[in-house]
Amino acid sequence: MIDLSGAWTLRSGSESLPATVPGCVHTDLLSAGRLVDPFLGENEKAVAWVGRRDWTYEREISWDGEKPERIELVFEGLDTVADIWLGDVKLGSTRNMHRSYRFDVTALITDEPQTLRVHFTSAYTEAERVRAELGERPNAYPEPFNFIRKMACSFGWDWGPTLVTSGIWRPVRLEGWSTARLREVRALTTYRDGVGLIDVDATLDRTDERELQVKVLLDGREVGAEVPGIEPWNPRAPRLHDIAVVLLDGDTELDRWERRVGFRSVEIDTTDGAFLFRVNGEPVLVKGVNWIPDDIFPSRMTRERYAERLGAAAAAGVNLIRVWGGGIYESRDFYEVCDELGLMVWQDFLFACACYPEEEPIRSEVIAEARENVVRLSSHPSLVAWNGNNENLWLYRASGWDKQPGGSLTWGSDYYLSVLPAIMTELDPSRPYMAGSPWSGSWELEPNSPEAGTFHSWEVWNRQDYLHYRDSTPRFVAEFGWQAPPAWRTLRDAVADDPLLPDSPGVLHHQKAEDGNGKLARGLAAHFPAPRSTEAWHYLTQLNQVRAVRTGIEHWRSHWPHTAGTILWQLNDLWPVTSWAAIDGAGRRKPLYHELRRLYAPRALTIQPRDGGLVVAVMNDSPETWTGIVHAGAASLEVEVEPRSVSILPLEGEGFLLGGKGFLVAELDGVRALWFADDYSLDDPQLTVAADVVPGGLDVHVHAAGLARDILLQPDRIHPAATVSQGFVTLLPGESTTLCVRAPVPLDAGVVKAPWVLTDLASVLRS
Ligand code: BMA
Repeated sequence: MIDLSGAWTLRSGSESLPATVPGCVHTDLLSAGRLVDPFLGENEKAVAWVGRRDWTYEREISWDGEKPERIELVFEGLDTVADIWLGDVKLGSTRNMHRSYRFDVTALITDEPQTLRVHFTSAYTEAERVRAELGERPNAYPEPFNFIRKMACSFGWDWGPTLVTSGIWRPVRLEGWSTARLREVRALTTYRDGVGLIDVDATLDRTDERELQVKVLLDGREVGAEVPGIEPWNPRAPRLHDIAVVLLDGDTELDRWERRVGFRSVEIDTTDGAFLFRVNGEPVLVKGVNWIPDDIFPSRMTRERYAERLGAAAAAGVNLIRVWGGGIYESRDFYEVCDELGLMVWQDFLFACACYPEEEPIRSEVIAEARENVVRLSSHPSLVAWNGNNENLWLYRASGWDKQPGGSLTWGSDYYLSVLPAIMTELDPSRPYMAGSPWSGSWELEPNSPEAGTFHSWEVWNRQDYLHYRDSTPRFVAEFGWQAPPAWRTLRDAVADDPLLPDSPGVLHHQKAEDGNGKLARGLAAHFPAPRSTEAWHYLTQLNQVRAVRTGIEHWRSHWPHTAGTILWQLNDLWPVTSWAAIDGAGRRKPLYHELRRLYAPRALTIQPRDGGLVVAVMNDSPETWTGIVHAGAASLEVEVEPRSVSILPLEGEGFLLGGKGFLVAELDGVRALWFADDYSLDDPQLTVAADVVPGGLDVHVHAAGLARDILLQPDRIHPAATVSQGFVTLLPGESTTLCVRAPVPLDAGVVKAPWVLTDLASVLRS
């Protein structure tokens, strides 16, 4: 094997610069100092030319020493429209970022260096050509991403910039082999009653038809189709085993495929409209987040970065990650990290928010990419479901696409309802497949019906206040969310506007949603007086994001198992932007991140309005019964909440319980819920703040003599790399808390007194 990663040359016209593979044109231009940073200000517009150009990557290759029977040039990923040449021989052409490619170069390669050239045609040229050939089709965005098999969101999204790139985005190498190799291994490992079931299918490439042997080893020992005495892989309680598939020619090992697998069964119970995951027979409350590509240039992703982001999700109590269909099939690292963390993965096939042509040249690319990725990801225990598309079955009618120009052409339904399910049945019957998200299971109900299947809750945010989350109890909420700006420092680093205003040009450029700032403003107006500064706007919009998401999750979770899960839109961002994300584009945690930890805790309490009164919902998503006495206002109520269930305790007489204080507290075992009659109060919280210098940072002790709602410490205002242990914290009169600030440099205790480092709701509204 010869790894061809590393130094290449990038050319366009007469220009030539050093390049790095894996990588892409934008990152190479950036390293060469030929491009302004597209994340800053409005530079995105200034770099748009890059995506319209053609580019060529080049390097010399040779094969020294003895030649095996076959030598192949392997590209794990090419983005996207490429002609590949070795010397003056054309090896082939590609047009799909989501596939890998292998070219036989045995007869061509020698020990004399020859130039390997990968010539990329602009993705726009290809997409516009296909569009002209097949006919324009409706699309939620004005770019032609539905006419090319390339990460859709590189063409821009309502949280992302338009940065259409080209390049060799995954590893490339020369591989030599003789007699035979493992071309593809499909390994399905499931679980039933203490027995691990192994279904391995290996296909070979060979130069010789003689008989060969394939062995399957589990933890080093040869096994058959059933392995007794297995502990299953469970969400957030993963158990992994080493599997190896070995190809032998007598005693000679020809090839070996190694992975870590886990044994588990998974199904989605859809009885009577339900959408309930069962893993190893047990119902699972889904506490999910939606995942978008973590970098607009995904070649920059590393295993460390996946581990950091996914580790943060797991630490917040998340048990499922939905890989959204406008992004990519992620790298092996992504799924391995999920396998290890016990995070379930729901993987969309890559279709989002548009009509997709079902004709050539798209059709065979879709089939090839689906087949390759279903097999590639088959061994990962984390992968629990495949989904046909994001929102296409819904929007076709709901957005009136069927009535728009091109609406009578093919639009992708054949992929979602017949091509992909047939591929799943053939290649991976071990996992559930759903045609789309949202989808109610058939055309009998509207695809986004709350009555059946998955639901995307977007009336709230786009048109309604967040209190409307409580109006319905969908069977499963696969998307919902509320925007807020990124951390202050992230915004300030990206936007040089002076003055910096919610609607100054740079800030608006980093807000991609239709009327996004209008929606933020209307969302605020429903709950607070108008903010008097950009800082106050920033604080209040972040608070509103937390309150909105809290309202949704607490309501839906209290209806478990009728509502069987929530998947927050969205965990992450791929540049500095105002968006629905919990972790911003610079990797900083928004207050929402900290709130998720509370909302997705195994044991949680919430006070909910129900049937004209208030109830306490005691939500026990742990494997043990939760017993104790709930203290709620003047009431003491004994509860015994079964594992994985919710108990609803009605409270009599709201006025009495609020006791004139304007709030109600419910508490069980140190877990508590608060209910306020009003959104805010202007009373002075009478805070005392004392910071202790400790190893690694500061411990900030906050005491409230009065009621202090939504105290927030913004660590990025102390140091760009500082973190804090909590988000918004409410203290009742007489209570204290400690906020742990950690930073890579020594901090002075005085920093907590600087403006906007530590504040609270009443102080913000009074300022
Ligand atoms: C849904 C998602 C995304 C989008 C989000 C916010 O439509 O599937 O396409 O970013 O809502 O509008």
